Amino acid sequence: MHLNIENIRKDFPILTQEVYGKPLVYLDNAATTQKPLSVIRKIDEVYSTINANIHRGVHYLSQMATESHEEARKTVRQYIHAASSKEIIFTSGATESINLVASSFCRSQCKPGDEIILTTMEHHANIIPWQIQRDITGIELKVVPVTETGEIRLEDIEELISSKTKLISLAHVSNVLGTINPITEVIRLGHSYNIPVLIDAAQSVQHIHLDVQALDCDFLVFSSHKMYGPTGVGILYGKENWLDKLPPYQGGGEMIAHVTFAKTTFNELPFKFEAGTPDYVGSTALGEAIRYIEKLGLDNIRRYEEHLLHYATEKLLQIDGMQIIGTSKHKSSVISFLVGGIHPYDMGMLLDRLGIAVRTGHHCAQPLMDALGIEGTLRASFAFYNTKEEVDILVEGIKRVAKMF
Ligand code: 7TS
Repeated sequence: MHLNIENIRKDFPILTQEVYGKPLVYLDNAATTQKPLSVIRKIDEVYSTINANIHRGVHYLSQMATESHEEARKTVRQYIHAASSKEIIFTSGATESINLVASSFCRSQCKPGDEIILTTMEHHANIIPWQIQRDITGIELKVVPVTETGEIRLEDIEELISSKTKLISLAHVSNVLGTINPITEVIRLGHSYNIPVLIDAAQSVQHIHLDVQALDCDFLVFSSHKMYGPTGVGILYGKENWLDKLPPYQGGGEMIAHVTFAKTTFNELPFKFEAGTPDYVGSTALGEAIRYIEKLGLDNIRRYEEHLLHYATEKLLQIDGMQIIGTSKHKSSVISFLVGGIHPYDMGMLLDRLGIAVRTGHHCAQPLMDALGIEGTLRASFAFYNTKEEVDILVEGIKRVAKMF
């Protein structure tokens, strides 16, 4: 099936806007995606019809809201093909999901000197939580290098594995380079040494079909807002036997079985990890976003975005002084680039005046920037609602700006 982009764009009210008198060209989808009307309306509908705190009330609205939240959990379960809804934990985002695992895992599974393997291309969200634990529990971080093309090599990971390695945590797709990492092979490698693997799917879950059972990953995290859902909601998938083993992350209402001042026993999965009132409005709207993605079909989305990626890469490379950062054979629809000696920030500001939204800077990946020997990049990241015409506007915009320097 071919996607009808013109019709799809009508589902996203924000895209019809002009900024500075120019049609908006939104190419910052790796930071956050825009929301279809069905998601926006779902938020309105929950507040207008069933709003009540969940799990605690016997009354009608509370039951409806609880059902809505738990239905969303099932929708997420089915989207990533988890074995059980108990393995789906609602968090506030990919960042909180990683903090949860880092805290609960290191506290219960690690002793001083134990090692966690990360890669150089990680987002700060997959670096700092481990550093915080390093300072608390005395673990050490081992970092896989990136090659010139922006890839990681399995042999480099294997070289870092030791009897002290407790976990490997890496991005499926780099938010800077667009590289699609060979996670199936990394998971297999980790498991051959009995090491669990966490996949940061923040940049892949909206582009690539994920099957956590086929992948056999131990943990997988992502954010709703990067997959056409609302902000403030994220997912932690964990294998049931891992989640059973790990202690709670936060304490509060809902995550308990019985509380006395002397001792507290904890609720069963998934509630053990969901302290306090969860964002049942956000979770319900995430369920709606997943239905929207599934209506289009992830395979169709992938095919179209690959087409856009190739078109944009080819066109950008025709610009004088263009340097694309991240040239892996396996890439998602993210292109980082530099043009001549022009500072990314200056170029980004001027493109903005032409109505073109791209991201500039280090993209929360400073260690990667250091490894590449650069301060930052410009980044265009595409979603299924972007068009070749928008790529052409970007290319013409860059040429126009470059002439000014
Ligand atoms: N992991 C990756 C690979 C990411 O790209 C991001 C956010 C996160 C984790 C954190 O997600 P959050 O929703 O919890 O903030 N990436 C970006 C970006 O590239 N530009 O803005 C946010």
